[in-house]
Amino acid sequence: MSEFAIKRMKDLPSVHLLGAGTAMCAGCGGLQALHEIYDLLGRNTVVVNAAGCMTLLANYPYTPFRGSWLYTSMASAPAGAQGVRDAFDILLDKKRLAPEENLTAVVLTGDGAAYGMGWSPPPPAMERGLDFIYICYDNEGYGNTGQQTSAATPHGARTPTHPGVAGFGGEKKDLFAIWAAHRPAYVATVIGSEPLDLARKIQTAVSVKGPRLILSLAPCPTGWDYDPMDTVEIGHLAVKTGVWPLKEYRDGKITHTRVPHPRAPVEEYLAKQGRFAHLFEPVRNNKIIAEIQAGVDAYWRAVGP
Ligand SMILES: Cc1ncc(C[n+]2csc(CCOP(=O)(O)OP(=O)(O)O)c2C)c(N)n1
Ligand code: SF4
Ligand SMILES: [Mg+2]
Repeated sequence: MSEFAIKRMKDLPSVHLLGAGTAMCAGCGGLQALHEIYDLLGRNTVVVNAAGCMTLLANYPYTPFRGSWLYTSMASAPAGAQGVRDAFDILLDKKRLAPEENLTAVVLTGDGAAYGMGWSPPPPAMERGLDFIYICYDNEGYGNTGQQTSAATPHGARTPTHPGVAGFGGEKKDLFAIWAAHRPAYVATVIGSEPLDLARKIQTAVSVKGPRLILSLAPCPTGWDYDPMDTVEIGHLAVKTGVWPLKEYRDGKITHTRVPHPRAPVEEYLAKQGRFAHLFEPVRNNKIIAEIQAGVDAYWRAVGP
C-alpha cells in the first residue's frame, strides 16, 4: 500500500473498514456484513480472528481496522478473547488503564471454526460468562481452502468434498439454537443485505454484557458460484424464502425480527447459485428440491403464525 493510502486511512475522521489491498473476492457477503458491523462497533475493539478468509484483511503491518487485531489458530479465538479480556480487567483493576481506554473483545471466525473445528471453546466461555462478542460470517463451507463441506453446509449443496449428483446429503447444524441453549446474554442472526435489522441487533449486542453471538449468513460468490453483483439479491432471497430466519435470543426468549409472508419458493434462491445447479440440470431433481422446501416449511410451521 502506498504511503499516500496509509496517510489517507489515518486521516479519515470516522471508522471505516477499507480494503487494504488484500485478496478478498469482489461481492463478498461476509465482508459486507463485517463492514456494516465494524462501522457500529468502532475502533474500541480488539478483533480476535481465527484462520479463514477474513484473515487476509490484515497483512502485517497493514490492517484496514482502526482498532486492534489479533490472529489465532482456528480453534483458539474465544481463548484469545479471554486473554484479552483478562488483561484489560487486570489493568483496569490496577488503575493502569482509564475506563475510557477499555476495549471490547470481539471474536471473528468463519463457519468452519464456529460450527465445527473451533466449537469446543465457546461453551466454557459462555459458562464463565466471558464478556465478548463472537461474530461468525457463515459462507457455509471452508471457503479459504476451497469451500469444502463444513457443519454449516446446507442439504443438497455441491462442494469439493461432496461432488456427487446429490451434493451434500446431511443437514446444516443449527448454531443459533446451540448457542441459545447455553443461555448467553444475546444471540442474533443477521445478513448484510438487511442493514437496518443488522444495525439494531448490533446496538442491542453492544448494550448488554456477557457472551454474545452475531451469526451472519455470508453469500459467497466464489464458493457458491454466482455473479458477484448478485450478493445483495441472494441475501434478500435467503430471507424471503425463509432459508435464513432473522431472529434474536434474549432473556430466554426467541423473537423473529422478520417473518417472510408470503414466503417465496426456495428454488428462487437455489436456482441463482452454481452449487445447486445439479438440482436443475441436466435433469431437475424434484426429490432434493422438495426435501429442502420441506425443511424450510417445517421450521416456519414450528415458529407458528
Ligand atoms: C487446525 C487447522 N486446520 C486447518 C487449517 C487450514 N485452514 C485455514 S482457513 C481454513 C478454512 C476456514 O473455514 P471457515 O472457518 O469457514 O472460514 P472461511 O475460510 O470460510 O472464511 C482452513 C481449513 C488451519 N488454519 N488450522
Ligand atoms: S471465498 Fe467467499 S467468503 Fe471468502 S473472500 Fe471470497 S467471497 Fe468472501
Ligand atoms: Mg466458511
